[in-house]
Amino acid sequence: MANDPRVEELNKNFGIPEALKFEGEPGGLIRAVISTPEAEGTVYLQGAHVTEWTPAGQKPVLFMSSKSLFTPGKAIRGGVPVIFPWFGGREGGKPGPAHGFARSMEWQVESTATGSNGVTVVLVLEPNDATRALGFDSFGLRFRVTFGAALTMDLQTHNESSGDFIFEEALHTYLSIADIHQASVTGLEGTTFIDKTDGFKKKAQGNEPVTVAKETDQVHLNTGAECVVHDSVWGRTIIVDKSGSNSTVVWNPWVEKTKGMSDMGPEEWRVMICVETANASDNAVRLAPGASHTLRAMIRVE
Ligand code: TA6
Repeated sequence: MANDPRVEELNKNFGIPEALKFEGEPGGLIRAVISTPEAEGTVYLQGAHVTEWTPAGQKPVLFMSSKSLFTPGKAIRGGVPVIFPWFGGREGGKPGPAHGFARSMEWQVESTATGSNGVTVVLVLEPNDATRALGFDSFGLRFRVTFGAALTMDLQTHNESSGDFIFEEALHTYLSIADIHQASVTGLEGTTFIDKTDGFKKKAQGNEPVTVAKETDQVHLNTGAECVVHDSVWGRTIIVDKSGSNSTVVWNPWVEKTKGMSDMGPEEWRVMICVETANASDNAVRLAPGASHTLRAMIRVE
């Protein structure tokens, strides 16, 4: 909404003329919109959720569902959900939303800047009543995203407790492709993965690329490798490089699972694939008191 006082304050304090402006939406969400000669981008304060990154001369790189909600407290379907402090369902059946609380909470803007790599937005999330009710009161999260010829995202976790902090995390990146039937992912050859579509069995990825011809939900473990999505229809490759990450998740819901998702168009499984930069399952992070850890994804198109 044009006259939301929060938006006016944000633009006064963090807006960048000719590069970054904050906008309010009728549903109450606030987004930062980046527009420069190098790239277009959008990140919501809710969830520190990047929903668009389009480098100059390219088609949009991130998939966004046409049916996504943009409602306070509801996860946005597409872009890059920030997953923390657990991946998937919470362990032991403890209460809490799928994929943790970070993606459905409102983060605060810490800073904005322009630099040689593009426009950077830094958002932070501190403990609040809702996180404390879930048992999380001694963490600090900082998300730093730079929109330029490349998209760089850092999720920094700080352990403010007096004991070890064990958590899972992911930058759950939805990528836009022409046709899932004519796409593949290289970089995961020879890894072991958890097949969430087959009883969470551990399986070996052979020396062939990952391709998708059914519901696919694979947590590849103990891999720091760069992954490349090969889109033979659009003739482009999307490189997902990373650091601070030992897991890579590949997901496509395929036909039936998509039918059960009210925030996905029935045919949208055809034009997306998730390649997620994570630390999940066996690769959960154990952070000593006072320590910090940074998960980084660097995405570019060739
Ligand atoms: O990363 C893949 C996955 O864990 C799938 O199992 C599926 O649940 C997907 O995430 C989306 O989860 P969401 O809670 O956003 O519907």
